[in-house]
Amino acid sequence: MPLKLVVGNKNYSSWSMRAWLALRAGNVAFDEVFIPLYTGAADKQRILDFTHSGKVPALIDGDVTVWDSLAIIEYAAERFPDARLWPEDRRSRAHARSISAEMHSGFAALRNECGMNLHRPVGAIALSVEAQADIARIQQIWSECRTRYRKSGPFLFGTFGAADAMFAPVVHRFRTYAIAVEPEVKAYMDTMMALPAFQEWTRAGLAETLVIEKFEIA
Ligand SMILES: N[C@@H](CCC(=O)N[C@@H](CS)C(=O)NCC(=O)O)C(=O)O
Repeated sequence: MPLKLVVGNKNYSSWSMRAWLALRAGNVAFDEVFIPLYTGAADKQRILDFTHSGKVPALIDGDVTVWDSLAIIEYAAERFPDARLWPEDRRSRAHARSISAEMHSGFAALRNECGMNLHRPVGAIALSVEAQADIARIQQIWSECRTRYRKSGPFLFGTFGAADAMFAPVVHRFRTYAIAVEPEVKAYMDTMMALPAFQEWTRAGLAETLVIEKFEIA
């Protein structure tokens, strides 16, 4: 039975993007179940029918249901080792897991103030000190990775992996909100934006016409 990945609107759903990108760029085959977000009780119930968390993404693999983006990526890494989602080297893997967990649990100010919205015209907005600190920390994370792993390739740990998937929506946020970035960070963003799976997600998001008003404020 093929895997099923339940995702929300590609224009807005940054957590869906992370899991989807890890699977797609990792060449893991799956069927996609799209459920529009914040439309009312019926669609919410469709999500609840897959996962009691009531949130997307969720991955269904036969009788196994995995919810929450990072848990899905961990499951995929274990189930599909050929996808090489985590670095082979134990120290690099610890590093990759640390920054992925930091992304998963942190950067609330950036996430609140600069929601992912692929349709939004590019333009800067005034950001809080907290969001600016989030941006500085993310640039530091990416630059450290590039310095340490540049010899192995252009992604955070050389080849594409889980950490890139976890930070992918931030690439869109930095681009959409015209965040000034260091040249090395820009080069990494260009690498991500050239990734076929990243482009596939983005094209599909831009083709959507559903608007979620509460995400159209910034
Ligand atoms: N910590 C979760 C967050 C999931 C999440 O907040 N998903 C949002 C969409 S990006 C959602 O399902 N919202 C729909 C709702 O709350 O009804 C993860 O990493 O997957």
